[in-house]
Amino acid sequence: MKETHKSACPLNCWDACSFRVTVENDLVVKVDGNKDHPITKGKICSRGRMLEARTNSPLRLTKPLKKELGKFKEISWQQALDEIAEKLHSIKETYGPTAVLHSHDYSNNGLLKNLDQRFFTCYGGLTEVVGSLCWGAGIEAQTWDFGNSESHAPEDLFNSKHVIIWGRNAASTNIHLFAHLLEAKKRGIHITVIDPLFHKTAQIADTYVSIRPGMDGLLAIGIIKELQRLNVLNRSFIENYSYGFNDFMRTLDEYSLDEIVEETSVKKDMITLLAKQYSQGPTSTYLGLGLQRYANGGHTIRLIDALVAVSGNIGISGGGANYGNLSVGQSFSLDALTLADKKVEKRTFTRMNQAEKILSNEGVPIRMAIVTRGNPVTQLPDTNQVEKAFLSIDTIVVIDQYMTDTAEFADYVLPCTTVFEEEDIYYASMYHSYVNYGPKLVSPKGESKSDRWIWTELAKRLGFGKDFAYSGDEFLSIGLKSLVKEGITLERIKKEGFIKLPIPDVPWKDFRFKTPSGKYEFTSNMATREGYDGRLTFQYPLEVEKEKHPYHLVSKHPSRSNHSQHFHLLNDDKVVVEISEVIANEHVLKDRDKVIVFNDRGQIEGFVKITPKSHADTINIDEGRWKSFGGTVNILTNSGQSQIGLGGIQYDCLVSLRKVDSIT
Ligand SMILES: Nc1nc2c(c(=O)[nH]1)N[C@H]1C(S)=C(S)[C@@H](COP(=O)(O)OP(=O)(O)OC[C@H]3O[C@@H](n4cnc5c(=O)[nH]c(N)nc54)[C@H](O)[C@@H]3O)O[C@H]1N2
Ligand SMILES: Nc1nc2c(c(=O)[nH]1)N[C@H]1C(S)=C(S)[C@@H](COP(=O)(O)OP(=O)(O)OC[C@H]3O[C@@H](n4cnc5c(=O)[nH]c(N)nc54)[C@H](O)[C@@H]3O)O[C@H]1N2
Ligand code: SF4
Ligand SMILES: [Mo]
Repeated sequence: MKETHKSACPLNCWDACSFRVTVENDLVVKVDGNKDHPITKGKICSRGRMLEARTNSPLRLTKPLKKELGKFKEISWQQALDEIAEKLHSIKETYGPTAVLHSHDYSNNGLLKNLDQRFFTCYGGLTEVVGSLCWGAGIEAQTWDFGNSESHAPEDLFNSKHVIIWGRNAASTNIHLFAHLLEAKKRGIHITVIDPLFHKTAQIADTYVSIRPGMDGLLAIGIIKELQRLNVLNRSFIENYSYGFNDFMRTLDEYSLDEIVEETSVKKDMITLLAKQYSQGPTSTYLGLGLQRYANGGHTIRLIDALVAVSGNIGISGGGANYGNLSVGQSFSLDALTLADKKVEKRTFTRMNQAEKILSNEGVPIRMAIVTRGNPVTQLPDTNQVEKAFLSIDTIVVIDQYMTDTAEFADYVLPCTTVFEEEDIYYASMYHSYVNYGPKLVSPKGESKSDRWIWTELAKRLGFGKDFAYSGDEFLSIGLKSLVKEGITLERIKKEGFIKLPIPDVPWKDFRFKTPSGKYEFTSNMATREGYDGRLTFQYPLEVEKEKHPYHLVSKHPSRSNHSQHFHLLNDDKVVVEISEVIANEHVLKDRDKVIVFNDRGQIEGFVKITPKSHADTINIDEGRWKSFGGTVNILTNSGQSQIGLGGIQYDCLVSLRKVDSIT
């Protein structure tokens, strides 16, 4: 018998969609959108629909595996858990808990996924990965400027006169924003896209600005200088609600408009046009995460925030510097769930430099790595280093649904359930402010188990089973404790399927900011207190010496896969190298020609696609590709970190290109 249930997308994505899932004979047969959800409105993407395939695929891992003499063999859960627990116990006794690395990311947005942190807290500590491959620089930047990173409710975009999409490829990555852009255009709202790539989002813009990668901060300075020249700075906001503007004036004076035009590749009349768009608001700015994956990424976001602020677009309906929406995650009692207050022996590596740190052998060497909700061999920068590092670790445990490139490095692979085989609630601190419920709809495939079950079983064997002796509902209720006073209970979420969290639709409406001064801070007191130079300045990206490798390489998110999660189900094995017309002419290339893109870190082979109008010196290769489907672009990327925040700098990357002459 066919039944349809409310469910939710667990994928790390802006949109956090609500689903309707059809189940027949204990099998998920179809994933659709839920028309009743006020933001996601029944529209979902192919990645969401393919969660059916991710659940049913014959490629799923169904039994625990152990590597012996280089080959995986199936073992029982009992054996796997006993042996892993024994290793965890003896490593802790001999070297202390920091000899264990928990390498993880956020591939599933479930609240209960945070129990991994509870596990390591109870274990007594660990080497934890901190920082973010994703958005770290920008989050810190907005925290310095506003005191938090908060976004306007999605529908508020219709109150704007101008919308600036600054480095966000909404057509692929944030489909409900894209739908809003199409609707906004119909209503006569002007859309501008600033991006080095002329992608699907850029193609619908009324104004497209092609910019040299890593130079957006300088463009923001140029626009502010134009606002000054046109005498349209919002003096009332600057005088009453901001701190440090005079320091910032000195930064503005350091750059001439001619220099800015030269460095950004944006023409003077375009800068004037952008200044007019900002001064004739309300103007909303939607920042993407791509433009801050540079060493100077935090400075870039700060300078764009400053532009939004001085043009009077903060705290007003139809305005905003929309980046993350941290208030969503902050609504939950995560500390209670993870036992964050408990003191443990902790060491931190950053996500970006974990490979270097493992190899450096500084302090306690890593004896064991447990990988969850992440695929570091594909997703971390500088793949060759990562592989070397993972090869050097005695014992690697990977919990995953598939035999990924990372799982291939494991000694134990533990099969875990998919979203439809476990119960959780889901949210994303990125765009809208709804939390969605995802019930368990079907039996787990084979012997796969939830992450929660795995942590619980290991906890029992390590002597802290009582900290995990809670049902799923009890754990969810712990995580929801802070929301009960707002009338948001687990019971209601289960019944209604989705609930809006109590978060303002227009942040900073009262012009009271969460910074130390309570004002918008051009010069950050928080930064100064932490020992940084809190002044707002422009910095250049890290890779700027173009003599050796002349082209900028960005590696945006693939349209049909969430990072590495769908490639193996799509059976797509062609690396596409998107190049500008200028590069095509330089190398006499046409579409589908074979090329090698390389730098000192590695090389990757792929097929040309010429993208007219994209920035002249820019190449794109989408991230997320498995070795067997052409390989990850991260073989080329830089494992450094941003100057502000602990952010990845994967797009701060210069490369060369050469044609592969066909041998026939
Ligand atoms: N289809 C799909 N959607 C996804 C994901 C996915 O893997 N696939 N992942 C999700 C996740 S985890 C995230 S973090 C978000 C990210 O969402 P986005 O921020 O939209 O996507 P990214 O691919 O990170 O960023 C790429 C954009 O930044 C631009 N860019 C790069 N360098 C610069 C620059 O210097 N200046 C400017 N102005 N633009 C620049 C790129 O050309 C590209 O358009 O997407 C989410 N949605
Ligand atoms: N060059 C380059 N590199 C990038 C980026 C880029 O733009 N360019 N983007 C960066 C960004 S924004 C991000 S967010 C990261 C993402 O990096 P990751 O989070 O590592 O990537 P994913 O492919 O989403 O997922 C990793 C694994 O989690 C597994 N998984 C899914 N659900 C579960 C679960 O419930 N439990 C467990 N245990 N495992 C599960 C999946 O099967 C998959 O193998 O990549 C970063 N890397
Ligand atoms: S991946 Fe994003 S857009 Fe696609 S269904 Fe999931 S939440 Fe929605
Ligand atoms: Mo991300």
